[in-house]
Amino acid sequence: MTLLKRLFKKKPAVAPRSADYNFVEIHASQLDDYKDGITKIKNREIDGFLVRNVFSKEEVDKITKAFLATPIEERRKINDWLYFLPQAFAQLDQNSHNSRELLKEYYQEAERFWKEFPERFGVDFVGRIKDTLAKIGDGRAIEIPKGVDGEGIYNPATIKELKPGKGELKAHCGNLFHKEFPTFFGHLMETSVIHNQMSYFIMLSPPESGGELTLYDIEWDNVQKRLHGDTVLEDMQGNTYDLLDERQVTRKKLAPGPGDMITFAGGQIWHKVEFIEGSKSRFTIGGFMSRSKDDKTLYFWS
Ligand SMILES: O=C(O)CCC(=O)C(=O)O
Ligand SMILES: [Fe+2]
Repeated sequence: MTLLKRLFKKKPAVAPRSADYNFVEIHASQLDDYKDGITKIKNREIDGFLVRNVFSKEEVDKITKAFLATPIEERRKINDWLYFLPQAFAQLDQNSHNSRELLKEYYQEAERFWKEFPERFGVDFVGRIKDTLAKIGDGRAIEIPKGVDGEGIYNPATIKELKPGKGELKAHCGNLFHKEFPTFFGHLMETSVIHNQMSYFIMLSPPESGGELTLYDIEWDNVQKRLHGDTVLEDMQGNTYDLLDERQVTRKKLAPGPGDMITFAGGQIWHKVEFIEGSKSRFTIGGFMSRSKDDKTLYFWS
């Protein structure tokens, strides 16, 4: 093409197409119609669910308020814009140096925290998640995994606060964590199939703008490397994908409202949480799911 022609060549007027991920968007009262939902995500016949109103606005407000009433020392600071409650496994992994004693303490502490949760936060979070997942669990038992040597439990979920200004979760997928946190996953692997783990979370309080869950049209099977800067991925053939380029990498964005639950193939699909804008933090509660080796149980943990 000559320079002149190139200069006058019109850019296509259409916006970049969005990734065609297949999400079931329903109200919580319709879950009974999707009994094999988890199996369908596992087989990738669907990619996930966006379920409206799994918790009421009053319930999620109670959880957010109780989080904010928690002494700041107990809220685990990951960096200036990301806080966890209780402690995230990533922190545990980096601090435990494989000590079984420290691990046991962590799982016992988790058991105490979740025993107190319904009273302290005013909502039976674990009960509701069990009931909700049971509806789409295809007959699987829904359980929280037991801790090391059967002592204590995993955290079934963590509350996450992402603050405006800098807050985001950079591009990742669940499978990426397995090598990064060997202590935590090494133990979980004894009972669970961690490969292709799934994600779940409930929106407690959305930010004024930003904070959407973005799913890139890029999957772990072919792309397992995040280059420095965290906005470029590299596939097995050495091709790179610039996530900032919406024409090169198509995507789907999801913006759940208060009380809505998202569950999806987060082990495989590269995703991020967009920058939080405005004056409000973004609060969510959730974690991950994996199937037991005999596939009779669905575990949830964080
Ligand atoms: O928004 C959240 O709290 C977590 C989003 C995420 O990365 C996931 O669910 O895997
Ligand atoms: Fe994630």
